[in-house]
Amino acid sequence: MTRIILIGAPVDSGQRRAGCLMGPAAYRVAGLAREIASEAHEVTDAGDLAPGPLPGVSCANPAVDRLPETVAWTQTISAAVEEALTAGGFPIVMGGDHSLALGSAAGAARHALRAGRPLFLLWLDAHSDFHTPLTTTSGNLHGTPLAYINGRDGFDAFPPFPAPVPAERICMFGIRSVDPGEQAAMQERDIAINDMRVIDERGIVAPLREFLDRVRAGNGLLHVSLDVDFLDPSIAPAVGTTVPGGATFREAHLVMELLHESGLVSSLDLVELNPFLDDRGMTARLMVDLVGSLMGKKVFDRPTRAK
Ligand code: 4U7
Ligand code: MN
Ligand code: MN
Ligand code: MN
Repeated sequence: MTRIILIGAPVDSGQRRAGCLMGPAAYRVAGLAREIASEAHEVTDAGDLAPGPLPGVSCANPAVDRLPETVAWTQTISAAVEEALTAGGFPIVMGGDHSLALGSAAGAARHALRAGRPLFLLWLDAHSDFHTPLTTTSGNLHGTPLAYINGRDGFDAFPPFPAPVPAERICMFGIRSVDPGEQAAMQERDIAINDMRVIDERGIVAPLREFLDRVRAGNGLLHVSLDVDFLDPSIAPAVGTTVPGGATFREAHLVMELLHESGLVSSLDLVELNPFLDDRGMTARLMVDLVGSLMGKKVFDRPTRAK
């Protein structure tokens, strides 16, 4: 049994389409805590966080939107995630747009540093989110967290990332939209990029097992960041940045089932859900279902197999 701590992070400053701030409420309505409890885990809902006072920060790139808000959120979320992990819990951050991962991953990294263990990152997303505040053309900071986590330059306004995660410990799945500014930086690094082409050719199991084997061999902690747009928009319409050709229902569940079996995941983000764009709650429900699989829900519990 795991002690799950739900952390509401109604972050809406990382992109320009309002609505992600309703995410935590939608997860509660869709029964996230109930779903987790039904897999015999202990669940605590820590309520919603609020950002601290806005710092006086600025950026050379005039396109960047709501930098002070995003820095304030980063500090608050980082502290909450670190605290949950230090208390022996498994934090699930209910977003909120993906800029919240600037904070959640920083909190996980600080905890890993204290524990003397390497942090690994699994990025489930249509996008690579590898922009820096200096390279983003949209100015939307939800497109930057993985660059911060990897220690790229350009994040002077943010607290320095504790123990940046090297490329070899980062794995992306579902990628199908990469901007030129991201492409160049990614090509210079040895990140496992399982874009949709790789998934079409190899399936999702083999590349995921390879990564999980590396996490296990390194005695690592594993932070998983699940962006709604990882999923195909036909099954998950409640997202501002839809890209066709995403993960299917079964591919997504299979990822979660393998993650459960691995026993390696230590923290999770649920990001980019925009309930205002949803179709009768189908996306919120699917996200809750996927967390159920991560928590151990199975169609058939084979008696011979170890739990
Ligand atoms: B998400 C984008 F231009 N790359 O920078 C950008 F395509 O958290 C999208 O993955 C970023 O949803 C998407 O604005 C961020 C765009
Ligand atoms: Mn994202
Ligand atoms: Mn995305
Ligand atoms: Mn969804």
